[in-house]
Amino acid sequence: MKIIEPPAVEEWSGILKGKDIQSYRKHFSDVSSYYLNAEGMDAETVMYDVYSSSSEEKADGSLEWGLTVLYPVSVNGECNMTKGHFHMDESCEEIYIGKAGEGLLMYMDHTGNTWCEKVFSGSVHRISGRYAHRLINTGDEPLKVMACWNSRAGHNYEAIQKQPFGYRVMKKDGKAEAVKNEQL
Ligand code: M6P
Ligand code: ZN
Repeated sequence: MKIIEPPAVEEWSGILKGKDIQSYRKHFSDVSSYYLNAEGMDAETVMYDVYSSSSEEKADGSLEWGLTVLYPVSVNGECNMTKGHFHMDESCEEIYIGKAGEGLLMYMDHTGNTWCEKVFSGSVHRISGRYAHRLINTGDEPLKVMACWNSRAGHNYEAIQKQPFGYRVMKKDGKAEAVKNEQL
């Protein structure tokens, strides 16, 4: 029997290394339209990195996984967040596992009903394929979350643009608070 290295290893720096790992970086210019007030923000600000690995097989049961690293950036008081998405195939669930930092996992159903779960190192989340989901960093450190989903899930960003999340998370006097999205 041979014992070999795992396909990917997370390093203390927050970077995931291994073969077949893709990554992309979102700057403020990629996500500015999601925020209440983009005024004065530097377009080049690094908002989040996503590392991912997909199965070579792409069969019905294939899985993909990823690591999101969301930096502690304030956008005129609003906490840094991922774009968020519904799944193209709403029968596909997703698992999130908190690795570091502090934040919220925001959900929204198709009627606009919005709620959150707390995210922290060790928190485990089962996301129904019927709910939109977004990560929000409410802490002062990078929020790191591992994710695993079915290759068929797909990202439906258009649905989120048509029906944005019902709440925004703002930080006031060091405390995160949810405020109703008045632009709806
Ligand atoms: C997680 C997974 C990915 C997703 C990423 C960033 O790693 O859910 O599928 O792409 O977060 O989220 P978003 O695409 O909504 O910006
Ligand atoms: Zn998803």
